Amino acid sequence: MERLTDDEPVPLATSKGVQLAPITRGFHGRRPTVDPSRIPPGQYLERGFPVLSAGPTPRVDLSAWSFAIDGALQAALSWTWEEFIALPAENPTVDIHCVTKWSKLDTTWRGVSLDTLLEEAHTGAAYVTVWSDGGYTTNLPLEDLTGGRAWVVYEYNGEPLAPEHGGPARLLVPHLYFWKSAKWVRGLTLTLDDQPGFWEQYGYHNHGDPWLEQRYQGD
Ligand SMILES: Nc1nc2c(c(=O)[nH]1)N[C@H]1C(S)=C(S)[C@@H](COP(=O)(O)O)O[C@H]1N2
Ligand SMILES: [Mo]
Repeated sequence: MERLTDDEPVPLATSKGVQLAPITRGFHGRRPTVDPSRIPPGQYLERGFPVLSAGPTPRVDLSAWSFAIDGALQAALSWTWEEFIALPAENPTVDIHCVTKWSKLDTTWRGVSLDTLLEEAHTGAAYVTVWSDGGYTTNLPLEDLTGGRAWVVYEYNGEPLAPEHGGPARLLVPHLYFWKSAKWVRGLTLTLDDQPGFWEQYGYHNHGDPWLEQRYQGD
C-alpha cells in the first residue's frame, strides 16, 4: 500500500549506485496534485488498488454464471454470461472510497447500468439485498442503485476484472463506501423491508455515505 507523503526521501541513481537522495518530494518529483475537495473527510489518497475480501476468492465457471433479479417483483429476471455481456454497456470513470480510509480517484470500469438491468423489473420494493458467490451480502435502498449511479462491472482499466477485485463481475456503487460494491455479485433480491447485509450486521453503517462519514452504526 502506497501513501502519498511529501517528506519521504526518494531513491536517486548516482555513479555509486542507488542512494537515498538528500532531497524530498516536496521539492522534486512531486506527483500531480489532486483537488482536495474530491477526497471525503477522513480519507487519504491511494494510488495502488488494495484488495479487501472477508474470505477466499470464489472461482466460478462462466458457463455456470448467471445474474438474477428476484424477490418482490412481478417476474424474476436472469441473464447468462453471454446474455449479460451483450447488454448495452457503459464505461464509468469514478472515485471510490473504502471505509478503511483509502480513496482512489478516476477508476475506469465497463459494465451494465442498474437502470438497464431494472428496466423490466415491475416492483413496488424499496430495498435490495445484493448477494454474491461466497455468501457475501449487502443492503441498499433501491433508489441508490438507480439514476445512473450503479453498475455491474466486468472490466477494470480496459481488462477483464481480476478475480481478487470481484471478477467475473462486481457491483459498483461509487457514491457509497466500497463495502456496498459487492464483489463476485450474482444477483439482487428486491425486498419491501430493509434487511442488513454482511457488514451491516457487524455494525457498519446501514447507508454508508462517505461524504457524511457514515462508517459505523450511530455515525
Ligand atoms: N463479495 C465480497 N464483496 C466485497 C467484499 C467482500 O469481502 N466480499 N469486501 C468489500 C469491501 S469492505 C471493500 S473495501 C471492497 C474492496 O474491493 P477491492 O478488493 O476490489 O478493493 O469490496 C467490497 N465487496
Ligand atoms: Mo472496505
